[in-house]
Amino acid sequence: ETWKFALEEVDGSVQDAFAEKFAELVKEKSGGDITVSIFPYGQLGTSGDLTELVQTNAVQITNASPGHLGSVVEEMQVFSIPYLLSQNDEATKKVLDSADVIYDDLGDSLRKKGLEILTMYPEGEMVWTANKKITKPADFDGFKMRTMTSPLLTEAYKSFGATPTPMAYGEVYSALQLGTIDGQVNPIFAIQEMKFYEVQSHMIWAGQQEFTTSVVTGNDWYNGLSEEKRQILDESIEEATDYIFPKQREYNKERLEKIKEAKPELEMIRLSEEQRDVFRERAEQVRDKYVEMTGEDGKRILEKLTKAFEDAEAEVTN
Ligand code: 6CS
Repeated sequence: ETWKFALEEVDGSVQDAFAEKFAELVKEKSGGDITVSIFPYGQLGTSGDLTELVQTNAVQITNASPGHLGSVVEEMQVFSIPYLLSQNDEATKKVLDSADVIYDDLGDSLRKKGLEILTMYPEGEMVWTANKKITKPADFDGFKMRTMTSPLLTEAYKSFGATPTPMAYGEVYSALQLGTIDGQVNPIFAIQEMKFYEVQSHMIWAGQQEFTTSVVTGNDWYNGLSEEKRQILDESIEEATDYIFPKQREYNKERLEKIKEAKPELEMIRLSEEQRDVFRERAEQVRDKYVEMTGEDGKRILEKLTKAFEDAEAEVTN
């Protein structure tokens, strides 16, 4: 039997490394009975399309990053609130691995849409790329910032003073090239493999958040699995989640060097804590917007997730 696994990223990406490892584990644990076939970004459609494909079981497993999945499961947008996630990726890993708020509370929100969440993992700090220097909200005036498609991201970049432009991943390069957008935001490995740096002059570290992704299946398919297959699936997911954490760090580190080599004139700016504070304050209103959009459920999820990050940070720094 074959399990189809769709990616929101291209060959050689972090999501691809996860899926390759997962495929290897499933093959081994099933004694070769189950093959995982991987579909990199571009073969089956946009991120939103991939989520629909697992809902109908045309594909069994897909990555669904909150920045897109948030359009379908509004509560997932909690991961897009700027300056909410920890700056410490160990703490982030801990929370994403096992927090009840993700697998119970958010899990229920996903189940209502026919989806089952298998895991979440971080893919690296999100960095702004731009065609000009940006250090304060005024610099974002009239600046068209590409965001992923979920509505809370529009609120986030409005709060920073930009003009948000939601768009599918595959359209970003040419939109930057044509000047229909002025900048975008993604982890370093993605900026490198999608070649966004070629058509941008600045990379800006604003400390805003880690890029996170979830791996989901359709819940009909998941619930229909035999106990043995479910165990193979769950164990392989868990092991691949541990595998990907150091891997994504390595990818982001190596690819930054590649970018520097390929384009030495690219300006790299690290915002100071004072500069970050200005954006952080602006983003307070995004929390209120999230609660407006998601009501009592969202309010509870936001509170629990905030607490989970505080607890995890205290644990990893001790
Ligand atoms: O910006 C995006 O749309 C995409 N970025 C990454 C790093 N992965 C998937 C997502 O769709």
